[in-house]
Amino acid sequence: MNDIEYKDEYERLLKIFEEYLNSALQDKKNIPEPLGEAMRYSLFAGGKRLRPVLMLKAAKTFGCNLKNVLPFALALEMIHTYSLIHDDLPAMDNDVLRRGKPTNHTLYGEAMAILAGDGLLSEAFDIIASDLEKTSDLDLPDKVKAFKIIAAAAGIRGMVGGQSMDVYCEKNHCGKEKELNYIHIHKTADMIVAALTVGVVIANAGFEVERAFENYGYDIGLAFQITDDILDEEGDPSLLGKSVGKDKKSGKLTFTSFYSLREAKEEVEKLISHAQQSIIAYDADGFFSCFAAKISGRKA
Ligand code: GRG
Repeated sequence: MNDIEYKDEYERLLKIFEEYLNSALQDKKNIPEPLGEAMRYSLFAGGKRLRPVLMLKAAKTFGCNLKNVLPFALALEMIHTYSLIHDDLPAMDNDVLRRGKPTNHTLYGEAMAILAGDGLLSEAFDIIASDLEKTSDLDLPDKVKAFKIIAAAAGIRGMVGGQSMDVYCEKNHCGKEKELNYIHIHKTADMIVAALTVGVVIANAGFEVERAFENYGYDIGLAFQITDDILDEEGDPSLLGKSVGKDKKSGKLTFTSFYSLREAKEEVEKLISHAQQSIIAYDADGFFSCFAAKISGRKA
């Protein structure tokens, strides 16, 4: 797949997701303001929608009707959005810029930003539960499994667990490679793995495929996080849309706390080729291989 074909496919899937997102939000009435506005602000603040696109592509690869996965893609993006709002809060990373725009709490205040995150998280599970209510007995087991994958990836043994280790190690200036690995796997990779495995589970693609996409997801998730660590050291803030150099200053555990920038870049390349190998048998048009290759060159 060449660059243009990759971008076309990404745009196609993105459009399907955006249309679904817009129509789903039209139905969401009776949210008190400014809570609704704060939730919509971050949901439409220019995210790349990596997770929904990966989920849709994984499902499409195995012939699944995308209508079956869209509620799950929306729920995962809402959970991702909540995590970014909370990550930017003064009690966590204390960031004023995200995607080149003011962070949620700088516009709506800390209390409303916390509530906007809480609202997105609980709404995400409401969206999945409402979809399960409408699901036939035949498809229900796969969707319940998908529900569980998302809950686990987002929760205390997943993203929240990873973030808690990150916060703890930073505040206490402790942590070694074992903790760093835990942080990277759970804070970042779990949600990417969830996007892919939910797609193949709802497509009922089978255990072997699920394992292959899980391996691919962990490799690209780690590559994604190490790239983020590299960019925090040498990225251009005007291209990234956020501040740089903060992680090192605040004593955050990052890959570059233990390895040189050269070693970090080599590790990213290794992870990317390993990821590509994992799914080569299922990547007929080469989309997943291109996606992995783009990680080291991504801008934000
Ligand atoms: C607050 C529970 C809680 C968790 C926060 C996601 C997260 C956990 C922290 C973000 C820290 C960070 C910058 C990690 C690097 C990888 C990452 C998740 C980047 C942001 O994801 P993108 O690039 O974001 O998909 P967009 O802006 O495109 O939506």
